Amino acid sequence: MKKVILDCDPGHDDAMALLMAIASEKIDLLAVTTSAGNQKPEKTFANARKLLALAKKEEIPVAMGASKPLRRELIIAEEVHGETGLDGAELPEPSVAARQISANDLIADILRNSEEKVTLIATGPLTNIAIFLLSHPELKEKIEQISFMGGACFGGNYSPHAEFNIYVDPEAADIVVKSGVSVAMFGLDVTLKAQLFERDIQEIREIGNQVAVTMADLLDFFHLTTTVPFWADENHVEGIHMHDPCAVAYVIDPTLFKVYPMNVQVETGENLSLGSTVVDYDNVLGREKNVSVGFEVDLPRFRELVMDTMKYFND
Ligand SMILES: [Ca+2]
Repeated sequence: MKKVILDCDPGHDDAMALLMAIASEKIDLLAVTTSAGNQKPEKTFANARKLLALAKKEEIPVAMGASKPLRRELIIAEEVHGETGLDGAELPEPSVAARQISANDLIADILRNSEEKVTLIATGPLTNIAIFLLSHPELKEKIEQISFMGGACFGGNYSPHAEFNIYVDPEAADIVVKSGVSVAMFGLDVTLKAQLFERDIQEIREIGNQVAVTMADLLDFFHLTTTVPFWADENHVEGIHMHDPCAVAYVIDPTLFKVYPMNVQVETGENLSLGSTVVDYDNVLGREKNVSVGFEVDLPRFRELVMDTMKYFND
């Protein structure tokens, strides 16, 4: 079982990522920390706590992270995730008091006291991870790996060349890819291929437990804001992009993905490609291959993992 801390900004796909981490017998989820991204920090924190209430796992500690990116004002994705950050379903209120510890202190406490190395999974902007790396260099060796959703070798979804999570806090992403820690990146190249379809939502709904029905409601909302590729004709059916669960699924079972070691740098300059991950796909620069970059997902097995996640829960 891998010791894991999940840093997330729920967020519809974060919700699936969190549930996947809870349900997996390969993951011992030690804590959840929340980043500001899809919604404002108070909302992503509240959503993470509600999701743990839904999953009946409120013993897992949740801590709020930084309220804004390292050097920039916060950008949120309300048009994708709604006013609450998790529009589309009613979630239960938490039954335990909110913890007052910061994400940074909680991550540090856990790593300091862990005999085993801990894997950090990030499914929002990398602000909290960067702050941790900067403030606790002595604990870097306690990190097994950082697996994050963000970036793209090709394209973008917030600007022509930048994916949202990286665009929100490019300085943080820059710190993470330069950290010297083992880093795995799940960007749009692979996450746009990790799709669920109408029939999958139906199957999830029919599993029938409260978690599955709630997740089906969330996916119905998320489907409304799914972007359709420019080349789609009237016969094309675009599924729902399960971006964030890729970063968790890789920690559960790396054989679900094709990843390749490559040099990755982050554009932090104020220009057209601000917030893009510059992935040296053809090794043109011959620089250190600092990041394992995901490109392919075994969709039938990924889908199976989603269904197993939903079946794990019972009322
Ligand atoms: Ca997210």
